[in-house]
Amino acid sequence: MKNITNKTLIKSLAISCSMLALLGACEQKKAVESTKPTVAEATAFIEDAGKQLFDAGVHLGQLEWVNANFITSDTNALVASADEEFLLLSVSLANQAKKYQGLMLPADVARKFEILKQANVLPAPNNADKTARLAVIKADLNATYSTGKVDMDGMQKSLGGVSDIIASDRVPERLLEAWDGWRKISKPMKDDFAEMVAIANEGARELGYTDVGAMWRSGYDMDPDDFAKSADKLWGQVKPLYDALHCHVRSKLSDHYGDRVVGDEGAIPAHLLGNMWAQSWSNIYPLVKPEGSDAGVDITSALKKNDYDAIKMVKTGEDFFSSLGFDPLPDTFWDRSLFVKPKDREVTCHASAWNLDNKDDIRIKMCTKVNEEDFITVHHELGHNYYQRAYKNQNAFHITGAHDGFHEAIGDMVALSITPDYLKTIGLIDEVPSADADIALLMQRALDKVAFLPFGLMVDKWRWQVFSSELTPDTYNSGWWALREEYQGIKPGNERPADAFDPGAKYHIPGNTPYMRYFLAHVLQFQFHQAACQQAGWEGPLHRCSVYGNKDVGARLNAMLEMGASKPWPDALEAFTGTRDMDGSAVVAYFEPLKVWLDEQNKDRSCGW
Ligand code: X8Z
Ligand code: ZN
Repeated sequence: MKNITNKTLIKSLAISCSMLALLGACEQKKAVESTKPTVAEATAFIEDAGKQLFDAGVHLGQLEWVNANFITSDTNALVASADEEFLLLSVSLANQAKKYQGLMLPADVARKFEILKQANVLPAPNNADKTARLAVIKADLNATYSTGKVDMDGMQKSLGGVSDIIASDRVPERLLEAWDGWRKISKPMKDDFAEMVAIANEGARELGYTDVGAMWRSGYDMDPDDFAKSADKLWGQVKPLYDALHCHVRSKLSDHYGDRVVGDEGAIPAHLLGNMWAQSWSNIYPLVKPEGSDAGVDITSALKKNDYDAIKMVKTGEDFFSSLGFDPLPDTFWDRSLFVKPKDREVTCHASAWNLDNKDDIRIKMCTKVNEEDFITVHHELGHNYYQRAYKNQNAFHITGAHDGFHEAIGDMVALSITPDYLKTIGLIDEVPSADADIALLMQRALDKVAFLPFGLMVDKWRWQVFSSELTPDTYNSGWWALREEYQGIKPGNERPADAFDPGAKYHIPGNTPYMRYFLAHVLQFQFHQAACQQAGWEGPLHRCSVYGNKDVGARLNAMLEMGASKPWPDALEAFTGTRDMDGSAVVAYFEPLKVWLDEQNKDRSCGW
């Protein structure tokens, strides 16, 4: 090995010291020598740091759970103070870790030191007042988002209420009112957000990163600049598909709403796409569906017709994982999860999955509605829970996904197996549509998965620009819309007020959840699905493949999940798919028949924006 161990270094110092002793200059040198840490000390330090963070993380998680399930000024204060403690601990550990810098450590130990630096999504600087302030701002932003209300129709509507309007109303003025109304809740966030960015950047610099964005890009076992390039490369692979979908959807919306509301050229107004953030367009399927081909499956109607409620939706998700060979969910999951929006208190409705003790205390928290979107989200959240339980025996630093995109992709991969055949098997539909309905099925999927891709990419492109100061509070909003237009080809529904802070109207901005993970997951889930179908010996089109009931696929999936973050992510990817690279070609292969159809539809249209 070319490792220069500590031992060797000390020995060489000892020789020179004995020579220096003759000159009477040895005592100082000896002091330096004795403080020089060893590899064994570094290893003991990092293991102990892992244990401390594990325990502190469990405590913080409990308070976060209580706060998210019962938002009051008191629980906000409690969560802020636990967060402050956690920040102080992790900053202190990161500072202590600095004395081991420069040691030639074994790769797995060095990797744990890198993971230690990433203990917080937003790191605090070594300053007690700023740490406390950071924790308070985080709690406040979260609460502002989660308790936001819109005055509409003579009442105070929560996000769920205005989202229902965006999903199903077809009167442009009402869509705009709901869309604009929700963006009023984020205006007051801007100053706090800017202050939070400044504090966290200071923390990131103390850890040796240029800014928080660079820190986030460093979480992928590769050079941070190369990571940014590889995300762009993935986007390049799938962009032609997105462009074709955009062109068709714009044309159909123009037919429906008329030129006055949406033209045949340029960006699409964001309030017309069926989703509050225009990130998934499934809700406008009836407006853009392929004419002349058989209909797909209306999962929302099927759920309602069969009297599904939130619990039955989650049980159905659990059954899918059981069919792959995973153990059932523990009783505590059913006792402690939140499945429906409570009437009597404020909660964070944005769906999430938790592991409260890093062992078996897994739970979800969702304000579940009985519809297709939430049926898919149930599988998404359960994917997190099964992953968490699979890696629970790993070292404290490895109790997480291979990278964050893996974590977001597992449940989605399973949900790609929700095919008509599967729905018939579980009795949700009576008839499987014929092959003539394939374009319709693919269109339904594309409106969700393909429409999402540029949104998944641009959210953190924006945050990277914020953290690097390329954008300043004055340009936060215009910079957001520049990226929305560039990547998604959408534009705001009205002229944005000077004090608008539209990014804050998306949960992950006030919630400080990095977003590139979802872009990666939207690529990875198709790679996983393709690999799983290959393992199952499937030879038909990918969108008709379901691995429901396949225990071999389940065992191979579990092997990847159990690894957690113990190895660099390409090792985990290889364990399940046989390849070491993220690759958009599975997305392209999955939607290939739709792409051919879209190109035909678009041939006399002028596409692009
Ligand atoms: O936030 C989520 C999950 C929880 S990790 C519900 N998603 C992103 C979003 O809602 O914006 C899943 C898809 C993208
Ligand atoms: Zn998720």
